[in-house]
Amino acid sequence: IYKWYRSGLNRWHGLGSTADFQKIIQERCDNYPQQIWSYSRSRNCQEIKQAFMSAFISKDPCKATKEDYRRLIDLADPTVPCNKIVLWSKTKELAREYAKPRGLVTLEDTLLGSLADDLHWCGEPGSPDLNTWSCPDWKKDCRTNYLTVFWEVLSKRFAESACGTVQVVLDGSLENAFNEMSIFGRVEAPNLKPMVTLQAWLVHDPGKPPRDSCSGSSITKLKSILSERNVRFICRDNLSRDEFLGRF
Ligand code: N1C
Repeated sequence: IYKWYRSGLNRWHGLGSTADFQKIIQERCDNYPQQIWSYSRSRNCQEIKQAFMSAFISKDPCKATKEDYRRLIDLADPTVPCNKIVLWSKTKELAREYAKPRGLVTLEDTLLGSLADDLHWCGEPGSPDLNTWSCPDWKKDCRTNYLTVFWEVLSKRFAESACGTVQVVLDGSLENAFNEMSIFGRVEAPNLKPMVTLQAWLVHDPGKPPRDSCSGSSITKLKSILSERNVRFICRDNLSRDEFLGRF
């Protein structure tokens, strides 16, 4: 029985594909606001949806490659003006709250980021359907799953395209505000262009003391990754949420 169970649609350890995945993608695309950073070659949502689906449908959910997403990315490559990009790690909601009223841009504000935000998806070899039972988990099943590769490809493009000052919001309540294994740590920071300035904000949760600081070992590691690439670094720590968001 165990063998049957593990060979079926239930065999992965991550959440299954989001119900109505295709419909959600289509709706989000149709309703996506036409703003300055949303320029993309195609505004054809039908085409974008098809490129998204064909990236992973019928394929082994543990064998995702960058190439699988190439067509999709090419259809909707964003161009964000200098000084407007906000990156984050473990602080998505806070970063978005900071970015929005300031006219700054997180990856979820770009077309492809907004389509995929909070969704899960994977297929099954030989099947035209999404697997709604389970999808591979990064740790327990495989790193080269379609969700992880998607965010890696998109995040790399986003970081590479950044110019001027880029901001990153980090969780100062964690022991290691900078984590080399996170997407920010392994994909974005190492792909910033020389001459860019990275401004880091270490923000701690309400009611929690700060545990990491600009002089701690995790940030020192970030500094060394950046200095090898000639990226300038500015760091502010010991900020409460309210201070950071400009509410005192
Ligand atoms: O691994 P992380 O954070 O450091 O990734 C965050 C980093 C941001 O700066 C974004 O630009 O990478 C980008 N990014 C997303 O925009 C994004 N939206 C949703 C990376 N991952 C994203 N997700 C999902 O959250 C995705 O499933 C990924 O694995 C998590 C990463 O969250 P994290 O560990 O807090």
